[in-house]
Amino acid sequence: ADTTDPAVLRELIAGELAAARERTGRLTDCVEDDELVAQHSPLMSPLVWDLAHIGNQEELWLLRNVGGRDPMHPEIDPLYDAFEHPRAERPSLPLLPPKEARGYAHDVRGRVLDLLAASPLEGSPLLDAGFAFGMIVQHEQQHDETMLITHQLRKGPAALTAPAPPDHADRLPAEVLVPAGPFSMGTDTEPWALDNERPAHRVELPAYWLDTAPVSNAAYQVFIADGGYDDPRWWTERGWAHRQQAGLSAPLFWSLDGGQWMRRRFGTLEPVPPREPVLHVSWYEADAYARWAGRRLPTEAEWEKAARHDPATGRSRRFPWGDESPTPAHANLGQQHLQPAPVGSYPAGQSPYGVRQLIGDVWEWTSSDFHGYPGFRVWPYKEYSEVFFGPEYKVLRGGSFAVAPVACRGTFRNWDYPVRRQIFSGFRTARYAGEET
Ligand code: AVJ
Ligand code: FE
Repeated sequence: ADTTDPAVLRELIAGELAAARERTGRLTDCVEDDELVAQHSPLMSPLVWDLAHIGNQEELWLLRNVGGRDPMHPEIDPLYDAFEHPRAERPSLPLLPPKEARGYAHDVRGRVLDLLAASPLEGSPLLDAGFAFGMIVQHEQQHDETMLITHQLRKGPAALTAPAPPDHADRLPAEVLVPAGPFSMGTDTEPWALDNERPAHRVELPAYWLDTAPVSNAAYQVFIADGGYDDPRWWTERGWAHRQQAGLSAPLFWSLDGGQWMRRRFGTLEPVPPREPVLHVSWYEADAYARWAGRRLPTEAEWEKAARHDPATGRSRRFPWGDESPTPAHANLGQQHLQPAPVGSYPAGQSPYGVRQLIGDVWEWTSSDFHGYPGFRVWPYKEYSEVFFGPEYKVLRGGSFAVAPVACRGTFRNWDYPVRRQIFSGFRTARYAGEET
């Protein structure tokens, strides 16, 4: 699509807005009102909070900041400001009830579509390439992933179903060599990239080996069976303290049934599928597994070089497979499936080095703390990224099956506390070239 043509860009934005709202509807229409207002875990907001927060952010950025309109309901703004009220506190707030929350998001959207039809898509940094619209589309899709996490935490029978992902896994070498050399990390050209993905900058890396695919449940079970959870040698000091205090012994949602590991997944209990990437592990568990295996987590630069660098041209791609937007043949994205695909799947999505499943399936923990790149500038608000910079947060890369294509690319960065594992998190491991395994 020629997005320099404003009519084409408008149509693309309208389509993405509609797709995000359709998904929000699927996540909130499949349960009764009492489940929308309930808090299913202290880690998560009630679904009805996410719903109105989506509408409120859209009103703030598009109707007020871009369109110059007055607030529709200024009294509700503080309720939906994520920094005013931590998640644990949200169910006790006088939130809009489900019908009103839906109505508010719907009213905002109607006005946004009018604004989109009338607005130029250039002439100011917020408007250029439709950036503010793109940011809001990504925001809604990110909250849709958050709501899917709430669904996974929810008790009771399944409210959502989806077909299993295609099983076209190949048997592959366990790891690939990425030779030493520079590459271009981050972006100056991706129109809807968020501030923490910018600017593009050159990074020089020594040679390393990287797992061809994410670590599987089968491999992770060997770590468990080998006493990995009981051996402080594999854990950082903080990781071991957390493992003791939280009583960790397996990934979240796993349970033992007469010697068989089972996992709860969106309301169903099933045997842990050995070939699937391990899911719902904390950074501490991923890091301990890597050390037990005689390896380490990759840095985010190593992850991105493996995902984007094209050794034939020396340039960085948007995605491992090239510059084209993801299709279902490339990656498991967009909540098309409610689980990752077997390790070694998605041959069409592999990178020039032959690395698989970098995009989609599971978020991948890296060893890196979340920081701004050299030359980082807040854009357009410091609460998106900058307030989280520092050693408290670890970076995750690649996106899960719950990430929408529009909110995913080779430069995209996610972050969370190293204890978190209700998120759709897995990992792969690395080692410096020349080291013994
Ligand atoms: C980038 C996924 C960490 O969900 O906390 C949503 C995205 N920012 N609303 C989050 C976000 C503001 C953010 N993550
Ligand atoms: Fe938000």
